[in-house]
Formats: sequence, C-alpha cells, structure tokens
Amino acid sequence: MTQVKRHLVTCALPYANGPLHIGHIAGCFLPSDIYVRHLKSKGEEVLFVCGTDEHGVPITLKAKKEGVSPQEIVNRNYEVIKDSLTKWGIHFDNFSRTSRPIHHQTSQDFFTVLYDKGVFLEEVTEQFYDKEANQFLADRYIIGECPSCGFDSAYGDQCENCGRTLSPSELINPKSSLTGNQPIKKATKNWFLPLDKLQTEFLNDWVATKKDVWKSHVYGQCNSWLTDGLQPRAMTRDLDWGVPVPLKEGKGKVLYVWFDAPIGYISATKEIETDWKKWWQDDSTELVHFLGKDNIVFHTIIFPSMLHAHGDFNLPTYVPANEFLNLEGDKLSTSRNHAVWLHEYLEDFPGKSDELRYVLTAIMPETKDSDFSWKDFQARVNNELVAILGNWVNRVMVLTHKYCDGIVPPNSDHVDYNQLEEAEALVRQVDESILKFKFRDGQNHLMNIARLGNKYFQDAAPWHAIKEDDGQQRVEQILNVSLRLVQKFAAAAEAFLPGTSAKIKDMLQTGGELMAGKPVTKPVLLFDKIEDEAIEAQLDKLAKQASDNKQQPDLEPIKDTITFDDFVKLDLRIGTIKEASKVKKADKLLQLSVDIGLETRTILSGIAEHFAPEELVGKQAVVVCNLAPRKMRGVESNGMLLMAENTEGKLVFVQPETEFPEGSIVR
Ligand code: B3M
Ligand code: ZN
Repeated sequence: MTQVKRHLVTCALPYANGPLHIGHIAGCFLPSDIYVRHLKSKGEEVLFVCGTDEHGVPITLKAKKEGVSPQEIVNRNYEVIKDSLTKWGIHFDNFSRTSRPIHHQTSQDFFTVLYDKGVFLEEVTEQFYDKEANQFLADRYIIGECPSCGFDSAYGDQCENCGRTLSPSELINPKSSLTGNQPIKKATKNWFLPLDKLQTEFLNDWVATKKDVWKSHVYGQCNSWLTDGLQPRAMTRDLDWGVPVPLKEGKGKVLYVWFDAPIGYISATKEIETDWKKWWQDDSTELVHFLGKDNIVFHTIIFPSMLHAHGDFNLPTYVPANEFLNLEGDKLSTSRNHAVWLHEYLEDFPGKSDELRYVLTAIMPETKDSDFSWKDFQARVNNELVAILGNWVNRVMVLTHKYCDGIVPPNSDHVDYNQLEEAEALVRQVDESILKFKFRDGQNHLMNIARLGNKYFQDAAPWHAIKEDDGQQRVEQILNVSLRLVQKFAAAAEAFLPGTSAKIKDMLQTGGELMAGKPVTKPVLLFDKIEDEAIEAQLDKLAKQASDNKQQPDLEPIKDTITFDDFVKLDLRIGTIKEASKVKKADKLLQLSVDIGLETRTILSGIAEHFAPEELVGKQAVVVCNLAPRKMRGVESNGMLLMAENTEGKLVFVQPETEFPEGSIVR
C-alpha cells in the first residue's frame, strides 16, 4: 500500500442551469469543505476542485424555454453559483467551468486516447428523433414511465424515483420533452464504452475491494448495478451543445455530458497546477469524490471505467456520497421552486453562514434522506449555538476581564486539568469522525467540548470562588483552564464553524497555545438569537413560492395531431376494481384485479402513492383493454387505467358519472 502523500478532493460539478439550494450544500459542498478544511488544518497537501457543469440537457432545455443561447444561461449561473459559494465560505483551489477551452481540449484528448486504443464500440443504432424539433434526443430529452417503479417522469438515462439507470428504449410511452411528441427512431453512429466487458475485466474485482471502504449505501447501489449486469453506453450524442467529438465522423455530435463532466475535475486541476500529473497519475495521491446519491453510478462505475481504460490515471479511493435533503417534509425542487436558495439565505441572514453550516451538518443526510425545517433551524441555533457555545465563551471572556484585567492567568498544576485531557480526547474523536466522513458525529464531539467547558465553568463557579480564601488564585486557575478549553474548541472548530473559530481566535489573540500573561480582547458575541419573525418570514416565503408556482401551471404541450382512425384503435371500457394490493419493492405500483365484463384482468398501476389499496375495491374506471401486456416486477400487466393528473401531480380516476355495467364501450 503506497503511502498517501497528498489528497485530491472533488465536489460534484453543479449544473449551471440555476442557483444552488441547501440540498446541493448538504449533499456535497458542505461535507467536502469540512473534509478539506480539516486536512489543511492538519498540514496535509490538499487540492480541492469543482466548477460548473455547463453541458447537458437541463441547460439546453432552459435556454430554449428562455429563448437565449445555452452560453448565456451558463455565464449567468456560473457567476451566481461561484459568488454564493465564496460568500458562504466555501473556497476551492479552483472553481472552473466545463465550457472553457482547456476542458474541451482535455476531454477530447481523453476521448482520443480511448479511441486510438480501440476501447469504444462503434455502433449504428436507432436513436429517438423528434421530427418537429428536427433533432436527435439525448437521454434527458426523453421522458416516460419507468419500467421498474411506474414513475411516469423517468428520464431516458435514469429514473430519479427509484434510481435505476435506464436506456431510452426501456421507457414506457416515451415522449420528447421538447415538443411532447412521440419520438421516431432514426439511424445514427455513436461510440460506446463497453461497460459489460469492463465489468468482467475490471469493475467486479475493483468494486469488491471497496466493500468495507465505501459507505454501505454507496457500495450497495453500485453492487446492484453490477448484479443487474452493465450494458455498453454511448459516450457521444447527436447534439449541438457540448464538447465536439474529435473525429471526422463526429460532425454534429458531442461527448455525452457524463463523459466530459468528470473529466472536468482533471481540467480544473490542469488549469492551476503545472505538475497536474502528481494529482492524477501518481498513486501516492488519494482521490476522494463528494457527490449526491443520484451521481453514484457515474463516479463508481462509469468514470472509473474510463480512467481504467485510459490506463494512466489513479482511481478514486473514497466516494462518500450523501443521500438527499428534503425541505419542510417535501422534496427540494428547483422546478417547483420549493427550495432555500443559498444566495437568498445570505441576503436574509447576513453574517450567519456558520449557523446554516452548523444546522446542515447536524442533519446531514449521510446515510439516509433527512429534512430541513425552519423551526428546527431556529431551535438548534438558539438552544445550541447561542445557549451552549456562545454563552460559555462569553462568560469566560467577561470574567477574564472582571477578575484578571483581560490577561491570560498563569497555568498551574491543578486538579482541573482532567477537563483538558477530556477535551483532548474529544478533539481526537472529531478528527477520527471527519476522516471517516462522519460529519454529524464529528460536530457532536466538537459541541461536547463546549458542553464540557460549560459544565466545568458552572460547577467551578468562579463568581462564588472569588469570595473564598485564596479566591483570586482559584479563580485564575478556573479561568486559565476555561480559556484553554475555549482555545481547544476554536482549533477543532475550524472545519465545521470557520467563522466562529476565527472570531474566538481573534478574541484570544492566538491561533495556537495560550500564553499566560498575554491580553485577550473584549468579548464579542458569537451568535444572536433567531427571532420568530425571521422564521415566519421564511415560511411565508416558501408558501408564496409554492402558490406563485401554482399560478403558472406547467401544462404539457398538446401532442401531435392524430387521425380518427388512430383513436378508434383504442379499446376503452368501463371496469370495476375487484381486488387491490401493493407490489413488493416498487413503492409506486399497485396490483389490481379489474372486471372488464368479458374477463377479469391483472393490471399494474403507478398510483400507490396516491391511493391505498383498500380504498380502490369497488371503484369504477375507464380501462385501456387492448394495450400490449408488459411485465413489471415479474408481474404481467394487461391493460391500463385512465387517470387525470393536475400540475401538482395529484391524480384522480376518470370514471362514469353513475355506476355502469362492466365492459361498456367508451367512445
Ligand atoms: N452535474 C450534478 C447533477 O447531476 C452533475 C454532477 C457532475 S459531477 C462530474 O445534479
Ligand atoms: Zn423507477
């Protein structure tokens, strides 16, 4: 095992199609920043890179919607994202962008090495093509029903509901997100990464070495993809926005966004490090990727396969992906504007970056999804930061001025030193937790230093001791130990609460050991309480965002015109639901027995999140009876129930106005 000499830390590149919200922060920006700050505070050699991911479908869709070029979208959002991160205190060694020439060149060179080595499969395939938009459709342009869980807005490359990686042809009832039309298939050549071959020759063995190294949910998700068996995946797309494919035959084609994006970590390194190879092509460098759970497959399967196939690069050591953060019990959503935007937080709570850092770390979704609520934010700030930490430091500083003229009293070999040893033990636990990517635990150990200091101070009660014989000497001992506990807290807090740590160091006039006889500054309040009005204002803002969103319903465009002959092919009948039950391991599906007059059908329907099985028995519905049967979760579904869905995703049955005989034709 080569000795680790340096750490290369990457944070998933946010799409430059909008500002950052607290989900991005809790998912990867905050954990990576804590990890990097801590390593740097230990004197380790660290490089921390990130940047905006400026290609891909979300950006071109947004550009189309706003009637501007994709470059204008990414230029605007790069500035907003970079500015909010800097203001919030996340400092990368380089925050780059994938539309820069150096990234295009780096990605094309990488592609060319694989091409020249004959790694790619060249395949002419039938791709989905939108006739009206006159363009091929990349995976994210195609939306349809997930074959696994029935989620009706799965993308062509991934289902965001169950996390399954998909290929567009697996989607049920695929449609173009550009026009809403049913896409046609058209022949085109692309270059595929043979993930099936790479799985057997490399991935299976390499991932197996990560069994007790990666978090269980990361290893588990990765393994389930390997167990399902990997398929070759196209690394080029028929699109005009992205890194052009560096081949004569590549005209009108770009690199798949998930081929070029992770190479963004390499180009961001090359941009600032002349000796970039020591970070990427030297196995004494430890590579750590921070990301959210929807990016796991790209960082544990696809990018490592690319690096392995290239042959010159290190492979990632750790991939400590976080799960998702929810907001007030609901999924964070850019499109529904259900979010706390980072730049808005900074406007509404100026100078309170550490408060948000503290709360997001306390609820960080390290192994399962978690929830941010404004009431909890207020409670943690007021009951923990203000009442425990701020109060403790303030009392120590005030009494140092009152009894010692603001001078650090002399050290003395006094029985209280076991508090200092206890604090040292907690400092070691903070270190161990961070190095194991357990940031919640690490912050708890940190706060236990403050709890220890508070209890010591309260029990020692210098305000009473001063009245005893030798009171002054006893008080000086208590304040010496207390000031040294405060200093230990400040040093250990650098990674979690950088602003607070700096304020305390300023008060103590030192970043290191305290020197007896040296002055400390006047006390500075570390935190002030979050008032109810501020929280009410945030909750009102969220409610307004939701109602504004409702007023601009995102109604889907009308589909392509069809003929009457097309319509009459549908066989629609009244059916009555006789039985209903949940489908194992598919949280969206219900299995229904539906009497359609001629027979009773088994139908799987993606309505489990909208209706309980028991409330469906006896309900009548309109049933599509001549739909080709399809198998989901091992059950053959034979037909489909018609539902109406509003813009908030609420479903209702389409049914006859009165009880009607089963099998009645709907015309
Ligand atoms: N742009 C983030 C996302 O999927 C994606 C990460 C790229 S990291 C190389 O939201
Ligand atoms: Zn799914």
